[in-house]
Amino acid sequence: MAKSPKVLAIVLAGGEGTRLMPLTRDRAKPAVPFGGVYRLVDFPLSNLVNSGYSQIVVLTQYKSHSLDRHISKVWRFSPLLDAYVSPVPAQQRLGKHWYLGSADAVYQTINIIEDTEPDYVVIVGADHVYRMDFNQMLQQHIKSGASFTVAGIRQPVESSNQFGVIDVDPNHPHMIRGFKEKPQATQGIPGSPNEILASMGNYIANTDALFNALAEDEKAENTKHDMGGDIAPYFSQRHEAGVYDFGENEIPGVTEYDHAYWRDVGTIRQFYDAHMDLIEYRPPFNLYNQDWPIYTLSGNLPPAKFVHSENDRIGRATDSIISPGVIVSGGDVQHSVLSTNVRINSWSHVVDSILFDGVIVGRRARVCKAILDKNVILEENATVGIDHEHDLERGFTIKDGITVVPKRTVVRD
Ligand code: ADQ
Ligand code: ADP
Repeated sequence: MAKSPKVLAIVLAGGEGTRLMPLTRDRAKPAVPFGGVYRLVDFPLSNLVNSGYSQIVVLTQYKSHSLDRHISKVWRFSPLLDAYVSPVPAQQRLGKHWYLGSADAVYQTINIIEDTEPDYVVIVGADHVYRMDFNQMLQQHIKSGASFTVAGIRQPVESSNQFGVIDVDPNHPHMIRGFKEKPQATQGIPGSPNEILASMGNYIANTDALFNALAEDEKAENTKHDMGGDIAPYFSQRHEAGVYDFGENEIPGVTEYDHAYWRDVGTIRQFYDAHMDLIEYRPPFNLYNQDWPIYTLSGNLPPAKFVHSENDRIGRATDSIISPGVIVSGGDVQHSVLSTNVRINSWSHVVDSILFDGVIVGRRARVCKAILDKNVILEENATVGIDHEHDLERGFTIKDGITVVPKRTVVRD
């Protein structure tokens, strides 16, 4: 049997996530909690581990404290792995600047790549919720003969300014003819004019070719040192870029209704909607698929508990995801995601909301269509998301009708 190729995986986890404020006020976007017990970075890391890769570096930059702690706690010495996940902070190795763009971040870790001597480098973002088998992408990369392969997914044509747009070569359907980063307008796919093939921000490169591209980019003028803006076009101009169509793949345990799920959770609306997807009767993203598990560790927590004490004290949760350590005591939770250690007290109501770790909802308090960050406390009778003017007066953020309350806020009646 042929020796399997050596792969080093790089997770780009330096994103600032300004559109997710205030959730990214104190933490990098990949460290933002998701789905009750996870952080966003757990999704790409689980995908890499499930793909069979165990040498992984995570490039961090802004507000990386919470991210580093999470990676150390869950991944670095994890029993899940026989190798390593190392967080690598901005290096300033090659001059007195932090990473300029994502390509510069990779360039500054060239010494790590050299030490590892991989045949291929898999480079992935850390901002999306999805399941993907990078090994399938690698097989196609090898077969196509490309030096660099970009993963693509169909998206509405009017969203072209948010994505790298891939123009597939009609004569070689696995090769890219052109790549434009976030064009204001573009044409749709031939035969499907309302869709573009968008880059998912996931790449596979032959190590040598990547070194050459990064070295040239580092010297070039007129570059933002960006993987999507500069490196992908570099390869497509040389006719060396391949494309892997994510929608064509199959992942173990993924069924027809949750096939090819990939969500950018870069805005409050998208973040909220992706949570609501998890709650669906037939979730388009199924956390309970153990054939391709999403890993995390949330500590040694007791099971969730529901206390239904007297006649008028309903202690229940319906259409909801409830994490370990939660106690719902005499309060009513509907269509919500509760993270670890949340407390729901008597006569309170929580509807259509996302509560992060350690939130306390006091007696008779009400929460509607809101995201409450870690350790927010609602005192007795307090409300969030009921009166938007009142929410704004108290300095909460409202985006698309969703009220967001920052970490550790005490909300009074
Ligand atoms: P964006 O997400 O807008 O588009 P970028 O801001 O470079 O591109 O972020 C890509 C990834 O790199 C994110 O995971 C981010 O956290 C990380 N990152 C950014 N700067 C970094 C740095 N200096 N150091 C470390 N990590 C950094 C990209 C592609 C598009 C593609 C979309 C898909 O450029 O072509 O369509 O992703 O969402
Ligand atoms: P955030 O507000 O993003 O949760 P934290 O730094 O509090 O920021 O938490 C980040 C990660 O660090 C989480 O995985 C959390 O469980 C873990 N963590 C928090 N406090 C500690 C601690 N004292 N020691 C080790 N890990 C911790």
